[in-house]
Amino acid sequence: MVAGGMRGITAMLYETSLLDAEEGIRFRGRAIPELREKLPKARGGEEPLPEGIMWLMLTGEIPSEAQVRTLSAELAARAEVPKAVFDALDALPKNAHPMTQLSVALMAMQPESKFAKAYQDGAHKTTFWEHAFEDSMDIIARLPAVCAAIYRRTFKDGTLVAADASLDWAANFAHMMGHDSEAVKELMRLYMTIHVDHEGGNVSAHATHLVGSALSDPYLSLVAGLNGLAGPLHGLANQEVLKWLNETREKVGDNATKEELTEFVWATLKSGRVVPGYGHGVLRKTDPRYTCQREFALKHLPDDPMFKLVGKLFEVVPGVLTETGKVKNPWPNVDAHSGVLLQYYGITEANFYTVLFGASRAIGVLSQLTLSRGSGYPIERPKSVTSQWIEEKFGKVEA
Ligand code: CMX
Repeated sequence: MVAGGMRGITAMLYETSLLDAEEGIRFRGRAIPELREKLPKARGGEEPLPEGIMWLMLTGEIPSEAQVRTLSAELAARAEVPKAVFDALDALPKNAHPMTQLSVALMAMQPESKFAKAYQDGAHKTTFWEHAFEDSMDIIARLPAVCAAIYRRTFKDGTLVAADASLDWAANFAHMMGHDSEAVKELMRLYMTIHVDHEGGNVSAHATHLVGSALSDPYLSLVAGLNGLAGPLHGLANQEVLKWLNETREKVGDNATKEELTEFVWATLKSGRVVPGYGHGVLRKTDPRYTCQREFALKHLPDDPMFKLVGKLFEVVPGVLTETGKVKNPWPNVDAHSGVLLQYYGITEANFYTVLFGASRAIGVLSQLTLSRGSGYPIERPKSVTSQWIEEKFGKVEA
């Protein structure tokens, strides 16, 4: 286990969500289909508001519509981004990856940390959670404006779109990116709800939790998690999926047979790459987050050629991965589908996709960070051993 990426070691308390290998993620005991039905929606909308799942993760309760509207208004009231953020972004090379920009933008806000100030001022440890909560609210409130600024300076003409405080958090996010249709707003609500959390052991959640356990403030902790999310085996897989789908299309066209697709998937593996969007460290079934995005696509974009390609690949990739004899979960994960929905609505810039994932993930990991400070969890400090120690104890392990 220590040599295998700690897979299977139960080592953390993490309240906001729990992952079951067969059933997928449950947030405070509730699965995605139930949440899609029960969480409050925007007026006229059908998808849940991410503010609702944030409330659920923090309190364990499904909020009322009024509670969610209060939270939306509170976030809107805290949304102004300090000028230092834009100065820091302007100082970066034009080709800095959007995830690098997101890290730098959050670091530029860190001097405002209420947690760090309270600690320096001698705050009692029983109050830490309150300061962690204040920072978390400020960060989540500002993320739409920060991420939209990154989007518009990297992919558009750099002009910023003013916030619309009457909109919910996700709809305002789409609006500030410059995507104003109701359909995009609905997609953003769903997207931002389903990416929030995936229990504690994944790289972004664990890194945030670990760094936070040193009483690093929420800005420092979240950036640690986001830098992990920026890895291609974790969150960056969503960008890789769209690139790979485009590559597939270029190579085999829109009317490829199953045999041609199978050959293409094998060619990817033989070139020493992974098939992005497939596999998981814990899940052993199709990710319910994939399934709900598929349902959204069936409703809104059933004839999109990229959506059809995703469906066709679902028919061949699991067989190929199983045939390798080593992949433990041959089924699609959340990233296999998300890019196709975004590109359909004109958000075609794949390098931006992990920023969207990160904005959503921030809600989950910061909710847990607040709870962790409330519970007074100690600094995390597991034991490590050397390979020599293993050999002395258990003998030489043959590969
Ligand atoms: N394509 C090719 N090979 C894969 C694979 C995939 N999709 N999934 C697993 N494997 C390989 C592993 O690389 C490993 O090979 P080696 O023994 O040669 O190193 C072997 O199968 C066993 O791996 P595993 O135990 O099944 O999977 P892990 O828990 O080690 O890794 C994950 C999980 C997600 C990193 C892996 O499945 C992967 O690389 N998937 C593709 C990238 C991806 O979609 N990541 C996003 C995951 C969701 C998220 O975090 O957002």
